[in-house]
Order: sequence, then structure tokens, then C-alpha cells
Amino acid sequence: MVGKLRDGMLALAAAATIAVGGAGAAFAQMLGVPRPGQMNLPEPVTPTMERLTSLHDGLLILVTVITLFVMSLLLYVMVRFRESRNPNPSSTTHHTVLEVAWTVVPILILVFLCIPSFRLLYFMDRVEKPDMTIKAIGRQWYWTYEYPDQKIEPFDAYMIKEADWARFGPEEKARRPRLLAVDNEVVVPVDTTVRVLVTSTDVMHAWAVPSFGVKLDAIIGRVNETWFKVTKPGLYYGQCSQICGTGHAYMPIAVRVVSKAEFEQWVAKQKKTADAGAVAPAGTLAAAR
Ligand SMILES: [Cu+2]
Repeated sequence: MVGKLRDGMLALAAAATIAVGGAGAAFAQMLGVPRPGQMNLPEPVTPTMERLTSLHDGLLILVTVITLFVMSLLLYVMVRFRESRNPNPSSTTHHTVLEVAWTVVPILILVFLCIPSFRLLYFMDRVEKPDMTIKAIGRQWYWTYEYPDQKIEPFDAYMIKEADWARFGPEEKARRPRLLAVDNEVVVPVDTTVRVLVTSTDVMHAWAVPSFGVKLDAIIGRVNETWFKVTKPGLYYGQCSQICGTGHAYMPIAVRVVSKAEFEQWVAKQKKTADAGAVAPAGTLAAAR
């Protein structure tokens, strides 16, 4: 029910966006960025985010039912036992059964909630057989990415500077939003289990992509692990989610999810560029498409 409501809201937001203008139409089809007027979680594109979303929706229903129940009790008491109707209040101070019930029932609800919650935590935690691994290293204030399996040169991803972004055409601006677009995007194949190793070299950062349901701390001298498997090609954005200094807001994360064949081409290109002695310009794939 909540899912349907969310879809309705998204459709409404998308319709509003299209109504705003031509660039809005392109924007409405974009994946992995916040939408104007968005009310809920981003559209899930990984099994993790799908499960997170359904847990969230389920909890929302439960919380709503509890709130309505408590509110109706309160309203009943306020009306039924008001002074004019009930001039001589009862002097009861204890009711053992009731007191045990209102302590035990909430405990049981919490214990019951633990089950799906813990199951999901362990599901998100790590994956036994990843198809490939990428490593994200947080730095003040950019990210470095390594592809140990593909053996391509590590590359840095910096945010596109304001002046450079201003030179983009309207379509490019819609596709690669200000303060989120980076020069070198992380490229991963679709329907592939990708293990992500996250670490840092200076202060704590966090690698987070909302559409993937991934948010992992990058800690100095320690490697954290998570994973994702994206089911929809597209360009997805996230941001560093651990206050890391004055540049904290300017080290976004951009992940381009492409078909397996396109990924192979990208890897080959990265290797060729590295052989030529230049630093691999990963983001040029965006220009090539
Ligand atoms: Cu940071």
C-alpha cells in the first residue's frame, strides 16, 4: 500500500518536473538523484535497497497503527471521562494486569522487530562470492578508486568545479547535477555482485549511495567491506556521509552502471590509456556515450 503511494508520489513529482520544462523531461528519467518534491526513499536498484525499502514501509504501517491506537484511546478518555460527564473520578491507582500488559506488549513488539532487522543487517554485511571487487579510498576531499581484479590504474574522482559545470549543455547539466557530478565516475557492470572495500588515508569519510542502500564508514588504517548488485543501468549519485572537514560537501560519489560488454570496453580503454603513459580518464566514457 505504502509502495503504491510512493509510486504515485513519484509519478506526480515526475509529471510536475516534466511540466516545468524541456530539461525537466530528461531529469525525470534520471536515476539515482533526488527529485524535486521527492517524499520518500529513492527508487531501489539493488536487492539490499529493495529489502530496506520494504522494511521501512512495513515499519511505517506498524507505527501508524500503534499511533492511531494510542491516539484513539486518548481521545476516548478525554471525551468519556471529561468533568461534565464524569464528575467523581475513580480513585484506582494500580491495575497489575494492565501494567504488566503495557510493559510486556511493547517489549514483544520490539523483539519481533529484531528478527527482520537483524536478518537484513547480516544480508547487507558481506557477500560470500563476489564477482568483482572495487576499493574506495576517502581523502580530503576526493575519492580514489582501485579495481584489483581488472588490474587497471587507480584513479581519483573529483567533483566537477562550478566554472567547468557551467559550461555543460542543458542535457548534460540535467544528467550530471551540480555538486554531484565528478570527473571520473566509478564504472561497474549491471547484475554483478560487486564487493566494495572502503578505507581512508586522512580522516573519517563514508561512502554512501542511497539508491544502492549502501553507507559505509571509511576509517583510517581499517578496511570495511560491503557489497551491491545493481539491477538497472544508469548513473547513480551519493555523497561522503561523515563530516570530514571544509570540503565534506564537495566529494560526491558517482557510479555509472553499464552493461557487461560496455564494462569490458571501459576496462580495455583504461588499460590502453595507462599503457600510453597518461592518467586514465575514466569519465570520458560519459562523453563517448
Ligand atoms: Cu569525506
